[in-house]
Amino acid sequence: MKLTDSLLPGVPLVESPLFDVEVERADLTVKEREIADALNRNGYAVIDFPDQELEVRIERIRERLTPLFAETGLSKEGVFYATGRIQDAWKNDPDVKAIAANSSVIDLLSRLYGRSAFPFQTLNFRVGTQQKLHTDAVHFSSIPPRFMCGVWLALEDISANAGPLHLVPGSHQWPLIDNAMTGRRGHGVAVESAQLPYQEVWDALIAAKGVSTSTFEAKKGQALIWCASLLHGGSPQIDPALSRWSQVTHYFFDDCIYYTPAFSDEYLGRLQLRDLVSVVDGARKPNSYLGEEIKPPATMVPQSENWTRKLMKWVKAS
Ligand SMILES: O=C(O)CCC(=O)C(=O)O
Ligand SMILES: [Fe+2]
Repeated sequence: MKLTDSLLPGVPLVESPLFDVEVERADLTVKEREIADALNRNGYAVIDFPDQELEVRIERIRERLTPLFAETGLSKEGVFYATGRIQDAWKNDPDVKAIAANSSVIDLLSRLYGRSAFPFQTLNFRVGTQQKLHTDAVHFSSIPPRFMCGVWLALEDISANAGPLHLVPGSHQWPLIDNAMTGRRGHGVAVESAQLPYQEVWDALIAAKGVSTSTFEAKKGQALIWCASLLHGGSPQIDPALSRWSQVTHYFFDDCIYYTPAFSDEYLGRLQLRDLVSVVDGARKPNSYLGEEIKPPATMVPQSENWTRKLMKWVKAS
């Protein structure tokens, strides 16, 4: 579907209030329609990862990354090693990159969202993260909002005791929480974790709504797409001896402003802009609004300068 076919091109197709009408005009197969319906209804959808070489890639990734989980800090290529996670291994691992840049996944996401998708970040895990339920939209968001998603891929069969991914179905329809709503300033403020100021709100929302989580006991090669504001996290790891190999790729979509809401005050025009490249070809992805490139004024510090400093501080503190 072309952008101009939609009455609301500034809303992802799968999150559109006009979804039922607009999905009919989208160029989707029966299977893809099921994925679109699941994303619209639940905020996530499970797919079989479309890669003939996946088995061998997984084998190579696990072999190469195993010793690297002992590292900490930022490599000169820009790979960031922290306890239990490797961020942006695509920069020096061809198989991590091939998974992130899989063209069938990019095409699928582009049709589901109504704009061209591009991967901008990878995360590799060897064990469960036990991360509290959170939305990614406080870390990475877009203007217009919701043009971001994650694809989580199981690099082994994941048992209930290994701390599988869990999610709150339907929570993508809850309001996007921003700094204005929580009554705090974000721009230029130093916090240890972008998630911290919001965690209390999410926990309270989950308790107030009385919702339960759904757990993804994935088979190797299964992947889960989640919407920008879906609450998700790592469930408790019951057996500490178990691994939980997985790769997450985060995607944005073309012609958006890409920024970090946790460190922004949107209504004052103070955005912590991101300075992105596509994982596919390393091409710069300029911040863009209705086709116009947006250059940051002096008050908007691009993420790359500030972020490295924050990351290094965080590594030292942890
Ligand atoms: O794998 C997990 O447990 C959660 C990962 C996650 O939250 C993310 O990559 O955004
Ligand atoms: Fe996340």
